[in-house]
Amino acid sequence: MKIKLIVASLIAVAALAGAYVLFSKPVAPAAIEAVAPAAKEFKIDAYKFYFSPDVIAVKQGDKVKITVNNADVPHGIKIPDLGLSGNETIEFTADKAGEFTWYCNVYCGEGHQKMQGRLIVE
Ligand SMILES: [Cu+2]
Repeated sequence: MKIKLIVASLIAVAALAGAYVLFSKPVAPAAIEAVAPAAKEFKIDAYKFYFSPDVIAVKQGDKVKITVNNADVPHGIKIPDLGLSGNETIEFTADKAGEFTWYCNVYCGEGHQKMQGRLIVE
């Protein structure tokens, strides 16, 4: 009789432990709870015939969002080495390290060819 009681108690304890393991929520480590980093945002003013700023630097792996503010006439930015182009916003992940020249992608007058900037991915 006593043995039956002990066995029944052990089964009850095991069932409770099993239920606890099954239904309790695991505690997530802090690193996993961290939200993915937001994009690094840059606002670049485009004028006849320059960009301001004309150099931006990011870290490899960064998400990047460039907003082009066309201050006079329509301009845009293209980064041929990265296959990127946009007239208002350009969003990308800076996968490749290096220095990349950007150009105006809308013909805007005599100085258009000189419009350049540089993206540095460290
Ligand atoms: Cu232009």
